[in-house]
Amino acid sequence: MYFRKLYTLVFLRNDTHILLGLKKRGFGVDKWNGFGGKVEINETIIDAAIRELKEESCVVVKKCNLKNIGHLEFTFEGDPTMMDVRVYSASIFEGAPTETDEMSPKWFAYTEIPFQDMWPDDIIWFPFMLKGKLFYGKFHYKGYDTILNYDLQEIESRERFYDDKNK
Ligand code: 8OG
Repeated sequence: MYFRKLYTLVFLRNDTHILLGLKKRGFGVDKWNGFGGKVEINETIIDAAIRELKEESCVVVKKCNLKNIGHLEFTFEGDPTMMDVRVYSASIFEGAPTETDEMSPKWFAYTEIPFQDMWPDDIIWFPFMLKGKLFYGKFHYKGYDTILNYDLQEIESRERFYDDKNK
């Protein structure tokens, strides 16, 4: 049994590029990633996704333009916490990505994604995201660098994203 904590992760994309941010502090520091963080009590997941994106990149996205594309669960050897990460993408947004205390944003061509400076699981599930496949993955780590085992599946419909109270 794990103690589940909800997180959001948002990727802004166009036909050729994806926006990543270099994390400047805290968990995942010095790694390129999408924008996101913890869902707060009494906040819906989608509201958290919008809030975290704005806090970290100054970009504003409307609810109707956020697409739920994946679900990732991370566990770590010896730790009872499961990080339950809901992944979204958007291509319509307002404002220019701007550096904040937490993230330094940069657009990357799909052919130039810096996987060597990202979480080790990203290279495994990014291809699903880039091909427009809905995905559900579980990754079990030893420390933060070694994946002990994982399971990644394409899922048929978004229904499994709505299996909890916090839609
Ligand atoms: O609030 P904080 O910045 O600590 O939230 C962590 C963010 O990092 C959140 O958006 C979820 C995301 N995240 C993980 N693990 C992984 C991972 O293995 N790969 C990617 N791409 N993002 C992750 O917590």
